[in-house]
Amino acid sequence: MKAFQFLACLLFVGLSLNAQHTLWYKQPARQWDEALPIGNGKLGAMIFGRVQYERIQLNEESLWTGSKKDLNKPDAGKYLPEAQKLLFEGKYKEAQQFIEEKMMHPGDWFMYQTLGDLFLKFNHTGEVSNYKYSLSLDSALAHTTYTIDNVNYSREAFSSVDNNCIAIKLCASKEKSISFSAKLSRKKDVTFETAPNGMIIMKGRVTSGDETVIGLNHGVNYEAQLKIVNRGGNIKVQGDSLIVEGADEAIIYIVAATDYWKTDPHAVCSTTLFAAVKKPYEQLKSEMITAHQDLYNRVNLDLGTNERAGWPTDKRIEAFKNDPNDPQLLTTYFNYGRYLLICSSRPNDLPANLQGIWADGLVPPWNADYHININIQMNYWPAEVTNLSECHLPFINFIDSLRPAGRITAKNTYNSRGFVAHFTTDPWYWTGLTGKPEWGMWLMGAAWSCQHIWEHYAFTGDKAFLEKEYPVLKEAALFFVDFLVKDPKTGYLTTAPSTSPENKFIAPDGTITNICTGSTMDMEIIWDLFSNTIEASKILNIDEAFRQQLINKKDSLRPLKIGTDGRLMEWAEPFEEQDPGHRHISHLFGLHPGKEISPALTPELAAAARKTIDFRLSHGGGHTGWSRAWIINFFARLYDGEKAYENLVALLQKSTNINLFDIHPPFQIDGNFGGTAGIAEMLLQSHEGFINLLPALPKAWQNGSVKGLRARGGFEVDMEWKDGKLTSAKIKLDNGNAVYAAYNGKKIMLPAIKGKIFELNTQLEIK
Ligand code: FUC
Repeated sequence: MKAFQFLACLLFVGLSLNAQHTLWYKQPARQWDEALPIGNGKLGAMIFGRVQYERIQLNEESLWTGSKKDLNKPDAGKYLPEAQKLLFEGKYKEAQQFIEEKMMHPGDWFMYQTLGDLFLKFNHTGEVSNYKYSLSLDSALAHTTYTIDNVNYSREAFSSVDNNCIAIKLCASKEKSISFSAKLSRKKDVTFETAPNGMIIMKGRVTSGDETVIGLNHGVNYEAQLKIVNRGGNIKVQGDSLIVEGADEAIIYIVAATDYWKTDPHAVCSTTLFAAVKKPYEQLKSEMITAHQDLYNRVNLDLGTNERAGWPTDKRIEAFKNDPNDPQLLTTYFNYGRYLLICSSRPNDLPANLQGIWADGLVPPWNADYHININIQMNYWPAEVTNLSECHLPFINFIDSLRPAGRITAKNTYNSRGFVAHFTTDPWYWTGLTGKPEWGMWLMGAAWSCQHIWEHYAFTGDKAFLEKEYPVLKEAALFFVDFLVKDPKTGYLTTAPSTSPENKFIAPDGTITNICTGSTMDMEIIWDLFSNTIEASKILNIDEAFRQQLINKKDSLRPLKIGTDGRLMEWAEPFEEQDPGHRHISHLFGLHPGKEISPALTPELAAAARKTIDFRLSHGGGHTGWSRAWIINFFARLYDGEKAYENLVALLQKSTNINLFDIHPPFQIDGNFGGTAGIAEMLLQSHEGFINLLPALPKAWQNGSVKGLRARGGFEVDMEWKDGKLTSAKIKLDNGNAVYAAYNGKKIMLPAIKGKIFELNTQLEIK
């Protein structure tokens, strides 16, 4: 290979050395959750960077076991009145047993599985030097480079958006140096075919990875096709492998499809592969970079830097554990969160699951499904504020798709109209009341998810979108119009049965159970859903009678209560919690992501919320990545930059792998997204009806800037600060709405001028 060709190959490695946009290492990944992810929303891969025996683990987002199933217990609704009676009589244990037995389906869990692995075996013999393994967040390229016997080798990998394929290019600085064997692999449900034209086909129909527990659960038919295009040298077939010998350069293309979307995987793979291979590699690559940067480049954060900027990422994570003075690592973490959302949730895809799209093996943790009792919602917290509104849409479409099943569950189990969903679901869109009461008996999944419809509108001001999605909000609210019941003791409207996700309480008779009436979280989510639906119907000027009904019901909801110890009560009664450091801090939904509690509007509740977090933290709270990430957002909403920062530091110190993946443990992507949202929330808030600039800036971020954050009402915000003080802010009125901007106790009204950019100085005066 000619020197200039190899240099071209390396150009992007050199260009991407801007540290805040790069993850890099001097050694390959030791295990799966240290590998580097690439993805186009549908097709993902984890690159290990190994010199001799490279592993590239592959995922396709629709590769699921199972199929559409009715997970409702027949006639469950018949038992609802008796269950409610027991609960209102305070017979919690009896009620819990009764509900489990009469109303809950045992469940049948389906799984998101790996597509398989690509193994590349090289015949390198000499010593390796100049090794480097990296992921460029701004160009979405993974690289592995090294030198052996004076020959420089480079591998470049990306997931093409336009052509839905993974491309891996192997080059060397000396001709005829590229020799390797390539093999696809999968543990189960697979057949392979190889062809002398440099192709491998892998296909099958997936089944459960653990049939002893769950049965076969036949799932989708899938196919993957791999093709190697070589320049120089030759390719031959040996068993299931392709052998490349003495090539100057080789490009590996991988495509994959399932019949989830009711298309033929073979036909889709063949057409997709043909189109990808036909396109010049450089074009494939530059189109991918453009598609990625269209989203990624919208925001730019600078929190300062220091000497660690030149260090490999793993060394920075290690050093951060003892001394967190590495603000640029936090910038990289923020950038990575946006990168991961772009790579796992593009319009027309399935939403990002518990692991985005990256999952190894046949039985991933929690099936890598769609837990909607916080996890998937958290995935989307950064979507609007960090200017990735389009990436939010897969989740919004998903909520819509839950409706048909959700209506059946509403009727079958709760004798109610509208639609309902519980703590988890998957791309088969089941909604039934399933599993064990401690986690299963929670019926707010759809209601909480609907907040995302409202937020998408709130940020974009897109009325056509609101009009299209209003029926979803309405149906979610309608469920509660029917389901809410009068508490015979207080006369307030409440929910029964109810739980505070996954936490147990100690009832007055000493029994420890989960199911209660009217948990605080239920009340807050319904308040939120009703408020948003009321507002939406006003904006659209429709549904006046329904709106009035919601207003009346909202006024009768059981109010939030503060306990004698000053904490916000988690349940309607002053029960003690069994686990005082529980990871779900559900009763603070109203503080974040809700808007019912805020220091400006409800100072007493905000003070009670603070006591609640302090208590949880002092009892070991925040021990999972996502729980810690939530706490960052809570403190940001309480305008407490120091505490938000302290918890952000803890997130990186205790719950972050060297590839910056969030760990529960194990890997769970929600903490990455929650942490990213938390950083944005520290810099900008808009849920209180005005734009709050730098509401929770910690001392550690003395100087910095951010460009491109979004605020509710259709605003784009850039800010710079010095010595801990805002020096300038630019606010663009995309929709031309008038708005108050606030900083440090001052407020200024920005008049309604569409497209106008207001520049404010440190005194908040218009420049
Ligand atoms: C929720 C949490 C668990 C875990 C699971 C995927 O149920 O309680 O901690 O994150 O989702």
